[in-house]
Amino acid sequence: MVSEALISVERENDIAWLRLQRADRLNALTTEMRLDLLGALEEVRASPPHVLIITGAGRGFCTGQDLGERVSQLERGEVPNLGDSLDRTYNALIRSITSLPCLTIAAVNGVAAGAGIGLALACDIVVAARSARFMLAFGKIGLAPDAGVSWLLPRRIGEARALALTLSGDPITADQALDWGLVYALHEDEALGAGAHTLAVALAEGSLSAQLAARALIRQPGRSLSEQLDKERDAQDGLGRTDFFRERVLSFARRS
Ligand code: T3D
Repeated sequence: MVSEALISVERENDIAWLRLQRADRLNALTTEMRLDLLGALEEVRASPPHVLIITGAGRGFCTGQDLGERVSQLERGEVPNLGDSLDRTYNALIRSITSLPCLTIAAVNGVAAGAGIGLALACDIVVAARSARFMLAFGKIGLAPDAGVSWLLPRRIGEARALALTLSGDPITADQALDWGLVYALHEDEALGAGAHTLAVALAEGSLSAQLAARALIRQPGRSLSEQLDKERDAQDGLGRTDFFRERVLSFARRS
């Protein structure tokens, strides 16, 4: 059973909210929390909503790895095995979020740093509070980007900006993130929940199979145009046979 203390999942019809609940540490991820998050995502997968909104409690979205865990290890004279940490938890988290059979929205309520940015970027759509900020904190502690950030970030904001942000560690504001395409929409802090909910409701009115097909087409890198045309054909061939398509096209014809 997932620990209520660190992760909460609330459902409301076709929409579910998954909230990181470690506000006093800006939702920095301990091992226990990452395992609970994996468990919560598996529960969502077993009974998927149409849209999952991932957000954080308090003034932080997620500041990535809990550095206190690493401090304790180093003070005990241990060498942290980061490869194992990524394999068992971070990579599993990013794979889990990106393969959920539902749409995902990250509602970034405050600072997102390190692997916290990976969690946000793993979602299909990122919306943010106006006071949110994004920090590629990896370099400051002598690490390279992980949690999918080295793949996901350049695809959203381009290679030049992604590299400059990674190397400098400079934080970017929510306004800049919007301007660069890292974020889809900004809301005043107190309106973020309502804004994310309104978007989720609109998405939940669409055809989930069409939306998941669109996601699979757009997220797949490395195909030639010709291969992509074949993939689009295959997706459309199936979607053109759905009741949703049939009903929507017929209702278009019946418009007064
Ligand atoms: O290890 C592995 O498995 C490999 C994976 C690595 C992936 C990563 O995520 S690496 C990146 C790790 N994250 C960071 O380096 C960010 C560290 N945090 C910060 O630099 C700052 O907290 C922020 C710039 C993000 C926010 O600053 P500010 O001034 O708004 O807040 P604050 O006062 O620093 O934070 C509030 C509290 O949260 C504070 O505790 P306190 O003093 O009130 O007792 C702070 O220590 C704690 N906190 C925030 N982030 C973390 C954290 N504690 C542990 N780990 C954190 N990541």
